[in-house]
Amino acid sequence: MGYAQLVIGPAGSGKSTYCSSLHQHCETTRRTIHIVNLDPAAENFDYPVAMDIRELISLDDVMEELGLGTNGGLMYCMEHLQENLDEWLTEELDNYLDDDYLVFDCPDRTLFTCSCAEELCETPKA
Ligand SMILES: Nc1nc2c(ncn2[C@@H]2O[C@H](COP(=O)(O)OP(=O)(O)O)[C@@H](O)[C@H]2O)c(=O)[nH]1
Ligand SMILES: [Mg+2]
Repeated sequence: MGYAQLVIGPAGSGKSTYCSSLHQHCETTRRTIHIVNLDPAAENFDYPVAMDIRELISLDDVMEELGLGTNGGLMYCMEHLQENLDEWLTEELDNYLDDDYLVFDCPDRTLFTCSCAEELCETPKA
């Protein structure tokens, strides 16, 4: 893959809305972007999802199977993503070309920066 943008911010700050607007703008201007959902709690999308963390792990499954609450479940999901970043994300990124543009719709900022933002920034360079 060639280029990436990480959309971060607190819950409800408009990250997914921004991704959706960006996708619409690119469609209008006949450009192609690929949006990656990294929020394991996300359910509805206003944009086509190119890659989805929920294929790896979803908050609902974690809460149900491990009996965790929302925060504990999100922490678990982020740790799981961190542990599987190489295997899952690197493999998925191999499907994209050098001039592709990816936009990562990230989960809540605190949980995300606590766990795997740094690793994610390093992964596309690998
Ligand atoms: N007033 C206002 N509301 C917004 C804006 N961007 C998003 N919202 C609303 O804020 C809520 C949360 O947005 P969302 O994109 O899901 O936030 P996320 O949790 O950061 O992904 C939604 O109801 C949006 O319609 C904005 O620029 N201005
Ligand atoms: Mg969102």
